[in-house]
Amino acid sequence: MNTAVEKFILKLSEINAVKFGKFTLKSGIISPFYIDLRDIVSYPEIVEMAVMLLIDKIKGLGFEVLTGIPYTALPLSAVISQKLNIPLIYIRKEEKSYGTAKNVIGRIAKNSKCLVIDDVITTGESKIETIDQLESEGVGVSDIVVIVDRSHDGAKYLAGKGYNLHSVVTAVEMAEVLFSHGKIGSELKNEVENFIKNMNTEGEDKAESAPVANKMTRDLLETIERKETNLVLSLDVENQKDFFEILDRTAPHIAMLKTHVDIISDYDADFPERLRERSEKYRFMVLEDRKFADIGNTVRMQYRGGIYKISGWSDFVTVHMIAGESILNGLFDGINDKSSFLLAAMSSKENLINQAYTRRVIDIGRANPSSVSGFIGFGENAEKISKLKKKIPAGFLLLMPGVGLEKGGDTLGQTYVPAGEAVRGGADMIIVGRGIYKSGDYSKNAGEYRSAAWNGYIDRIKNQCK
Ligand code: S5P
Repeated sequence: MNTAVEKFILKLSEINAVKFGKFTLKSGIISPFYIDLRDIVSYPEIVEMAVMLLIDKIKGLGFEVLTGIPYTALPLSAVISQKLNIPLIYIRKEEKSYGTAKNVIGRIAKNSKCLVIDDVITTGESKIETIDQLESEGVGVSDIVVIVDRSHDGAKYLAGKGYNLHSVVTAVEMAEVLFSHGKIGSELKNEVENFIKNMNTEGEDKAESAPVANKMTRDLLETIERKETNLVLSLDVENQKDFFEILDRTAPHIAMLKTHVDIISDYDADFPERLRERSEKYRFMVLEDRKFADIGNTVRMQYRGGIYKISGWSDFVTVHMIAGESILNGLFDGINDKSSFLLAAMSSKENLINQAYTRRVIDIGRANPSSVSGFIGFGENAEKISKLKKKIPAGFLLLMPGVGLEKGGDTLGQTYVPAGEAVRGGADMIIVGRGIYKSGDYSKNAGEYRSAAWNGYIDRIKNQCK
């Protein structure tokens, strides 16, 4: 153990920042020790020690701005900002609901990388909340540094979400130092060690409860494997003649057809049967992109009734979670051979979805594995897609729209990312509309998207195996 760290631990013990007894943590767990660094702000000598130890840990990490999570880490981060001459930003603790709805204080250059500083990590969950807020304001985060790591495996939990954790000292190391200086007995030291060893972090619980894919997801995965394609055709044309003509040319290349049935002006009762013939012949599944968003009772009627009776012919539907989890009950209560994709992130410019919303949607999906097969998501580049993908639990698929053969967009706010990049970044399937149905040669174009996406997929699998 580094002597500076040892001295620091003893100082913390002197000011009673480490307490032993029975303490209820935020999560409700009873802990045999408690680390409370709030008061160190009144001990300039200890602040200096903490700051120097933190600076030592962050040497060599690339970041252009730093932030301290209020309150404890905020004054420390201000000192570090001064010492390193690196700008500071911070997050308002209470959400601001008036004036400019800006919750991050300070000047942030778009896409700047920010180091997050905090006093203690217990589960990692609150770090993620902070990162969500930063990311939704365009600030990138890859590293977090804390003074004390008192978690069971917070570093692993954060790494799973794409962030590196650095810590000055662990709670077990603290207990060892205090024991070796006669400040605590061996019993207490062992109690701390055992407590941390057996602690179930929130992150861990979530990983353990990763569900097995539902039957509809398995059917879709089987189709992808068998046909060797992860292409979803978004056939947004306005009449049945064009619809079935383009479908007949492109169906051999696709694993799933995405419809916007309410665009088809001559929709009639024969449509579902004509569609079924093709889906059986060419073996693709059907996703009606209805983007349900209302209360449970209304979506139930929209899904099962009306002109289109979507539940009769579509394997999957898309759902916005804005109305809350009950929308899934409204849609799927009593139905077990259908499933959904939830809108977790969108491809349109300046849409209102932020990181916190995305995470909530993913949490709802995770809690409803029997009616959710995955998420519709978008990232502007491979790095952003990969970040999103890391948030999605095993057993759920990420479908990405806003895909072209090259980078670009349309005049109405759509953004396009190249197909290969989307899949290399982590998209399990790509959704392509105009790139195929507006092209002269539908079949050739569908084939091109298919190979770009499939090659990207194979590349990703190969890299994962390395
Ligand atoms: O964020 C989204 C979500 C969806 S489902 N962005 C999208 O573009 N979509 C849908 O994907 C959109 O409604 C359209 O049907 C398709 C993309 O079409 P394209 O012609 O731009 O490829």
